[in-house]
Amino acid sequence: MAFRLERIVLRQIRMPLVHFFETSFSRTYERAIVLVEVISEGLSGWGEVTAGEHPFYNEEWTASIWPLLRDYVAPRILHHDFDGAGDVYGRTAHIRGHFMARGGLEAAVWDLESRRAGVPLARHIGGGARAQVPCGVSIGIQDSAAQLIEKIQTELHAGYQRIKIKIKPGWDIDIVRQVRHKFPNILLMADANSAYTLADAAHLKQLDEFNLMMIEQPLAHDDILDHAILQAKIETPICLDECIRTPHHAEQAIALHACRILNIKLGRLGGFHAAKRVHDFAQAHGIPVWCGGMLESGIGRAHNIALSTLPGFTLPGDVSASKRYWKRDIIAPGVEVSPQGVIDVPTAPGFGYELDLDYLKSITEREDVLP
Ligand code: OSB
Ligand code: MG
Repeated sequence: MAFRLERIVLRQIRMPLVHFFETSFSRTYERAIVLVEVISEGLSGWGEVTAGEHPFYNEEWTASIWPLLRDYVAPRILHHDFDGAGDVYGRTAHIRGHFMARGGLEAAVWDLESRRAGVPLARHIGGGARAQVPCGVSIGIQDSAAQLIEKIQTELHAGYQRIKIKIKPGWDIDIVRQVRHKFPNILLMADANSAYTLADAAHLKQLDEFNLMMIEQPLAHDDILDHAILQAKIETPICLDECIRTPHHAEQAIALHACRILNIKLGRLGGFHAAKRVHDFAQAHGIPVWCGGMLESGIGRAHNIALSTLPGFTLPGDVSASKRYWKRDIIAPGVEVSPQGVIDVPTAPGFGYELDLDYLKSITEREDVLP
């Protein structure tokens, strides 16, 4: 659907997390999130940039987003005629990296386009294969094993279908052993966020006895080859996250047998266009995928739900209820998860949830109207 953007509004919001979230690379208490609103012919589309507060997950962080979008992306996008949202990715492909900044804007354009067409975003991106998406949770590193076990219990009671725990050296084999002992039959997996090297292969092989669904990104954030070497040595399936930044990376990883599962994140891949290509390629090669999360506010969460309706998303993702993260979300009502551990895919046009604009305004710390 042809369109031309008249305005882009950037906003930075600050939201405290209900509970800190710790990975192998840092502990987060509060999110600082950049939101992108794109405007054309009186309609708005919304996107969320999924970068963290520090350049630790990848090279992007909250403060890098603003100049990138304002000085490099907006001038190439504003007042330019597009045939459709699918063309936005290519229009900023001359920028090296910075997929999250570019992806936040790209997703906003898909949202705008679906509102113009009067269809749910899930349909508009070619999804809608399912009316409900299965949900898992990602549980960060805690202060004690007892605390972790208590949190897992809470999430299982809430209905979540799969538990992911974070691991790092010193919080790994023994923790997984205790969790598995307590919960012998749950769908369980571990995410290392690049905390290990190939020298740890024998150490990681100890995880094979715990029947994990997968181990996510054990090795370097930019490695594929070592993961292939590790996968040949361990039985636990490897799932890649950080190192899959382009569709070609997914091709390389699958060709080298570096993984048996892929985590697809909208931001990490630069938006729906590339995320769909990774999905299609994985599906053609029999590689299951699931939707990863980045502690998103309601907007990013809603986009993840739409993405998760593509047919290859056969495993429960890290898409969970707003209330696990926020006392009050910027969408009202927030994302809710049923006692069966599923989210009903919204049917309204666009991403399908109501923005709480008063609350959004009250937590906005910075705003720029481009140009
Ligand atoms: O690796 O999946 C990850 C959060 C921040 C950075 C990286 C990751 C995560 C999560 C949280 O695991 C997923 C969620 O949003 O619930
Ligand atoms: Mg991960």
